[in-house]
Amino acid sequence: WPEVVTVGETMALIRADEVGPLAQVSAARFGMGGAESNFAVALRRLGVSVAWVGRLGADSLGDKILRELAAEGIEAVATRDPVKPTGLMIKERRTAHNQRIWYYRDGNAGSRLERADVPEQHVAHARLLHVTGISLGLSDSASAAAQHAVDIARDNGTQVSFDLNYRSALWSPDVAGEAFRELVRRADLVFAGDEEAAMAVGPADDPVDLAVRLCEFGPSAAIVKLGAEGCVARIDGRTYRRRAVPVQPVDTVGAGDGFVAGYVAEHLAGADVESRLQTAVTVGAFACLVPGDWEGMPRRNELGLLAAAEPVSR
Ligand code: KDG
Repeated sequence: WPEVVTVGETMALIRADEVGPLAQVSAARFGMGGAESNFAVALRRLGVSVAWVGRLGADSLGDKILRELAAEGIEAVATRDPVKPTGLMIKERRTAHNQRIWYYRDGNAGSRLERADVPEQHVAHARLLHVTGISLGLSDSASAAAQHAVDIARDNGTQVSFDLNYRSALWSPDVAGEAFRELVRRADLVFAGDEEAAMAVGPADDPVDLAVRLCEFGPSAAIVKLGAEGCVARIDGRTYRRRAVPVQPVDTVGAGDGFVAGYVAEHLAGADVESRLQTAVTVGAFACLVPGDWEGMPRRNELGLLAAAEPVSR
């Protein structure tokens, strides 16, 4: 059985090749995107076996996603929806420094994920289940599926990791905050951006307080991701702060998913907290350096590359 199972929506992704409004852009590339599959790619590249669970259309874009996942060595437990197509996101490079993301996911296959799509034995036998707040906000049935996976995990001693991952296109901060709190109560590891954490536990001047308050709901670890500022964490009753690896980002989407995968990989390997946080910020930095949400995730033997003195390694 795979060590880790993650449940969520993966969409086809079109990324403009040129900078400018989509109305003027003539070239683009096809790929895939989805917080949980980004996480799965990063985790697999770090050497952890992983299964992705989700629903895809019975269409060519669904086939493309399955090919990409297979190429990465990820087991896909995918239901093919007989009615609705695979969801789509488009990344518009509106300026050289600003991306806009357009979603075409509402009501599509990924949102129609349901409890019966969750493979009970996979979750029961895994060491860790990873879910995100995107599934909670996608639809009632997708939320029920994610919660069902958490129930199975809790009943079988599988650890639960939860990344709040708020998406404003899906729901309001108030509704999301309530749902976040409920799942934080049932998670062992919690990850959140500072604004997401504040939706769940209220605002704080120091992000460490957000991590402390998240842990008061029950998790043994809460890690607040601060992007270019690194992260703060409350782990087993102790507080940690870690700087980001300084980089010149070309595409920051997916960095948070890489960060979580870096932490989880080291957590499962039994590494100390400093190593867990170091790998987390390093994987997050790698994700920023390549266009695409997951393509730049590093393999374990590449983790030292960003600290290399020479630009060419042979
Ligand atoms: O975390 C990265 C994701 O945002 C992206 O890959 C697609 O799942 C996605 C979303 O909802 O934006």
